[in-house]
Amino acid sequence: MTSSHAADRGTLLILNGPNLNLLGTREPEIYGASTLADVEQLTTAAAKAAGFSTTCLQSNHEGALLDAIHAARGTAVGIIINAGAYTHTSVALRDAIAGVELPTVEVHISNVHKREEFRHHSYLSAVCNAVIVGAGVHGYELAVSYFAKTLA
Ligand code: DHK
Repeated sequence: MTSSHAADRGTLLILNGPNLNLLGTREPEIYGASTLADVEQLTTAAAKAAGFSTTCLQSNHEGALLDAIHAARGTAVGIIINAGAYTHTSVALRDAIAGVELPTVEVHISNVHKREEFRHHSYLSAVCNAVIVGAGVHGYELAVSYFAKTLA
């Protein structure tokens, strides 16, 4: 986990789920050339420019993602989550997001709606404030922009 503490509008939790540690080498025709480190850096830079700090976590383990969402209550002002394949399977992540009552933006690098049918349904979308798909890694910056506009 990495943190940056340059600002005072509060902390955004940037959560990436399974296989997103492989960004840069994983199916680049779908996910592009940026690495996870690039994504965390660009998101943190956008957050900093808008007055937020970030806590970035990637995990391949559902429980670790749940623990991070729970820990965000009281420590973060919002969550940006790309839950990877857990998006399409995890009622537990959905319940965690609903449970902590923090504004949350769901991001997918690829346009999941242009892909296999099993990627068309997200358990998370109904409990998220906004959903950004298909904008590539720029989607994370758009999510920061959402918080910049909507949070006090
Ligand atoms: C990332 C994944 O790992 C997939 O399982 C999702 C998402 C799509 C993305 O586009 O960022 O289906």
